[in-house]
Order: sequence, then structure tokens, then C-alpha cells
Amino acid sequence: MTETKPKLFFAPGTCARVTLTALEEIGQPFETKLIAFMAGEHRSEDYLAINPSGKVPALQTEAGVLTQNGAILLYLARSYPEVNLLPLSSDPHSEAYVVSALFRMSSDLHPLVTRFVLPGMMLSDPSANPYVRAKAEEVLKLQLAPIAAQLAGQDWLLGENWSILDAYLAWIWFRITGAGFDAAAFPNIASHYQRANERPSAKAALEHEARAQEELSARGLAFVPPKPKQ
Ligand SMILES: N[C@@H](CCC(=O)N[C@@H](CS)C(=O)NCC(=O)O)C(=O)O
Repeated sequence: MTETKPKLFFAPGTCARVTLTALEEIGQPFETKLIAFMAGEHRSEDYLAINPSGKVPALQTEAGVLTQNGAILLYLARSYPEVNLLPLSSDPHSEAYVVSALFRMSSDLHPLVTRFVLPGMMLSDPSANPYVRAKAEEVLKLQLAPIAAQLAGQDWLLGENWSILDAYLAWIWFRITGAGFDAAAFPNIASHYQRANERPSAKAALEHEARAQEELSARGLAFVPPKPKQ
């Protein structure tokens, strides 16, 4: 029987980077399908059949399609326990603790990233953008403070071992600092970002994205984020 490779639907610069890093970390063959946002491919009928929310990432597996970074990462962590993407446990409380750390990234921080980077997605009146952004910045600072404090005494979010949560935080940091968030306010997170990007799987994911970005540029579909007004 031939094994079907998992296929990741992704776009460069997006949170699909976290899943891409997980697949690189696993090191087994996988395919990717680039979704060109600027061409509206995430809203196409074909893609909505994959992910009705019209978002990346989505992962096509032998058992069917999975969406939501957190769920996909949990699936990969369980499918390849030897890779240690997450320290899963048979103890319900320990496992829920790790899952809550995943939710913190996807449900607490990611929505704030969107408000900070793309405030125009929240309200149609562009004059509201600076207010949406300022509020997101204020709450991001509150949410990042305990994470920065945690990283004062340890290299990685869960202690001395890297986990895919570190790739998640690195993506969040990349997005917000790329949109003008003051990196100097959180030196521990800034140095964590450097460390996280040194990981071979992170480098491989970034190279994969760079190739996708070249493809988008060649098609005239590279996403240029709006310059934030300070
Ligand atoms: N809750 C989803 C969020 C996914 C998400 O928002 N993806 C963004 C890219 S970072 C996206 O595809 N946005 C397109 C859109 O919302 O139109 C997850 O964690 O996977």
C-alpha cells in the first residue's frame, strides 16, 4: 500500500509557519499547496471545500482534512511522539496544561496579532484603525509580560526543552514586530525569537516560505502589509 503524504495548505508569513515548522521537525516527506491570498484563493470554492473558514493552515491527512493550528499540532505531536513537538502525557491534568499553552497562542495571542497588524479586518471605517491597533498593543503587552517573565529563567516556553510552542511564539513575535511593535520592551522574547529561529526546522520552514514568496512575486501576488500609522 502506498502511503499518502500529508499536504499542508499554507501562505508565507502566516501562522501556517508553525505547522510548516512542525512538519520540518518531523522530517517525513510532505507536500505543500500555496494559497495566494492576493488572488483570493482562500475564498475560492475549491479551498472552501478544504477549509470552510477560508483560512490557513489546513492539513490534508490520510484520515481527512484538519484545520486549526492547535488541532493540527496536537495531531502531529500524537502521531510522531518520538519527535517531541509537545510533552504530551497520559495524565489528564498535565496534558490539559500543554493544550492550554497551545490555546494561549491560538486563542489569546493570535487574535490580538490580527488586530495589531491588520486592524482594518475588524471595522470597515479606516479611521478606527489606530484605536483598534492601540487597544491591541495595550492587551498584547499585558499578555506578553508573563511570557517574558517565564523566559527570564529558561530558554524555552516549557522549560529546558524546545517545543512547537516556541515556534508559535516566534511567529507571533515576527508578525507584531514586523508591524511596529516595540521589540525593546521585551528583550527576553526578542532573544527567544533569535534562538527559536536557529532551530534547523525553523530555518527550513523559512526557506520553504521564501520559495513560496518568490513564486507569489513572480505572479505579482506578493502580499505587502499596509504601513502602520504610529
Ligand atoms: N484559528 C485559526 C486561525 C487561522 C488564521 O487566522 N489564519 C490566517 C493567516 S495567519 C488566515 O488564513 N487569514 C485569512 C482570513 O481570515 O481571511 C488557527 O489557529 O489556525
